[in-house]
Amino acid sequence: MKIYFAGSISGGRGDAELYAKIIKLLKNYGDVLTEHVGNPNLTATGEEISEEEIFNRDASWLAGCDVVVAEVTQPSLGVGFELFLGHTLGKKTICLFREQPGKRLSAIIAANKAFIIKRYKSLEDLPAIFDETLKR
Ligand code: 6K6
Repeated sequence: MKIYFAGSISGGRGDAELYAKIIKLLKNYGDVLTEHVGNPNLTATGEEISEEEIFNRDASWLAGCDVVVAEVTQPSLGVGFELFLGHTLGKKTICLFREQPGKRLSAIIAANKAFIIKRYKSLEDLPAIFDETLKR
């Protein structure tokens, strides 16, 4: 199974370490195409390749993946766009939202019946969520 993991980059890297741990868990279920999203050395200003190359590469990985897993707690324009693109391509899409006081998931994501929305409290909750949503 090819997994496209989406997480905030330009939107803020506060959850980058969490993304790395989620990617490690996801590797138990398939190949994660976007391992760089969890790289703590990848800053909000990005990779050393051009924006066009990043877009073309990410769009082609999205088109070729079996499932999109997005950590949506840190709002990100790019993740929102990837969710829309995955949606138009008919990809199974799981959105992970970490419950925290004062934070709310955008209604435009939360109310989209095409997405599997999973609210969680900590990393420990995720294996059960992935067993339920990713095991064939
Ligand atoms: C380049 C220029 C500015 O920021 C960059 C970052 N480089 C990126 N490298 C790889 N993937 C990226 C990059 N920027 C965004 N993405 C994709 O969009 C990733 O797949 C993330 O899931 C998502 C993050 O979007 P933003 O809006 O938070 O950057």
